[in-house]
Amino acid sequence: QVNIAGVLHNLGIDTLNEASSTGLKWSGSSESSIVDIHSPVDSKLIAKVKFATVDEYKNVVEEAKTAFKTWKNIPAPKRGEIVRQLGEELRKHKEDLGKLVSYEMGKSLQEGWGEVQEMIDICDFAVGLSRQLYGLTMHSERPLHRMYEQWHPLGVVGIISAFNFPVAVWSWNAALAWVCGNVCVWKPSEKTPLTAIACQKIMAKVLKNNDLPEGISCLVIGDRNIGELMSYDVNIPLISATGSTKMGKAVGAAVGARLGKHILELGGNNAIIITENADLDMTLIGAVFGAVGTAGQRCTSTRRLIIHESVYETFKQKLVKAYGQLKIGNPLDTNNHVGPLIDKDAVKNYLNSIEKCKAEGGKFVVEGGVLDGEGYHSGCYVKPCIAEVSNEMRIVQHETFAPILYLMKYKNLDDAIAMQNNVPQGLSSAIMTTNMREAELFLSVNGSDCGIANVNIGTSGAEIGGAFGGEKETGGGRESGSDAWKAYMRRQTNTINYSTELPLAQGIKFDL
Ligand code: UN1
Repeated sequence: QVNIAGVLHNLGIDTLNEASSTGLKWSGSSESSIVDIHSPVDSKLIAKVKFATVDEYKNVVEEAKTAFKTWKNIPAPKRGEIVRQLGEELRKHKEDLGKLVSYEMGKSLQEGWGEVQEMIDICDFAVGLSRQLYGLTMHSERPLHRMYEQWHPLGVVGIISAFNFPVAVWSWNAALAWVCGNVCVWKPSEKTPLTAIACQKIMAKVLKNNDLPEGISCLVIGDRNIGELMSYDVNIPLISATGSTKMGKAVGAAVGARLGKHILELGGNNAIIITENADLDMTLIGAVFGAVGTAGQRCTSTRRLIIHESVYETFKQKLVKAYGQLKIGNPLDTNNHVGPLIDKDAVKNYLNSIEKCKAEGGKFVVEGGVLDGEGYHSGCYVKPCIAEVSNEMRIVQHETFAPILYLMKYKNLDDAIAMQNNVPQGLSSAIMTTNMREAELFLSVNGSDCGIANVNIGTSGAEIGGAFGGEKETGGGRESGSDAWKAYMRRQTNTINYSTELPLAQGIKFDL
């Protein structure tokens, strides 16, 4: 068993009330509401956390704005050095932070450590990036003129993150935003504030060691009211929000109304197409991990399997057998595959979706249900289940954040691709095939319409090096690798005349 008190201590969260201390940017005042944070693992109280008031929020934003004046003037490679130090601290704290992620959020310990590894990886990426914030140069159409572009920081970047990746999503945004010269204000999910406080403490220490203001990294704990304040706040030129489509639509509308910038990374309804040429053993691992990993609470979780009729029955049997072997229980016990859902509301949502699926004619080949008895006292442990459905069913078109996997059959690949695309969301997708023509068609303009399209890999578990995000109701934003950094900066085009004349562009004559 994991000693959670020890983990909290190692992460600098010493007492139950530590999270309510005042004075730091991550905490609230006595007027703020105090909220108990319980673990979905065993429903025990982990800590009490104070939610920030409106005034506290405003103070935090002022601190961030002040810190920006210092931070933006530090050369980018030196900012990279600070992010390098954060990566080093995360390496030291990987063990404990991964455990706290697992205990506070409920994902398996392997996945908790995996999440911290993603943070370390993005820090490394950002360090390299800090020397590669390249702009283009252009040839001017005028003599003795030079044109180029440069990238400047935006200012305060607001980060709104979800419970399911309580720390990694922050780091993808923050590490990039920082090397780009921005300061960050982070509102984590109110369901997982402790991992956020742990991260804030780690970063605050790095900043302190370097005599830099803590306002470079700010944390505001609160509910959707804080998210709303941030979305409408003209002091925050960019909001990066990860979470449900419902939340994203509200944030997008508020930020859009003030013509601010946003990066939205929202719901997915991710499918794997399994062709008659798939390696079924390999497919099984990708499909089952995709469907039950993080108890189906990843935005990249596999929700639909679109299976060729010739392998449908065989693969269904393999799935049923594999589901029969899944171990559900305390996620800190590495023998278990599946931990709890985040809370009882999520359990209700899971049960409702099963009911709706049945009402619409879905046929369950692996039944769902809530587990009780020894080890399941929190009431958040559910059975991953599988239903045979048709793609048009309303429940299948909807993202249920739970381990419910839908099976459907296809005859030809064009139909399978049409089914895969025929949902409102467009995050992740995959094809399992050893046939090159099938794979290339899937990746072509006539193939998947998602932001992520994989071949012989499941839908979840993207590496940080690629841009992460998706189309349609997934929101269109990109976080993490590739050139996603450009969204965290403003582009400035500069034209410099070093001649003794002032020729106008487009050949316009204007003589005085
Ligand atoms: C999320 O669920 O919001 O690709 C992020 C993955 C992880 C990130 C998921 N690297 O599954």
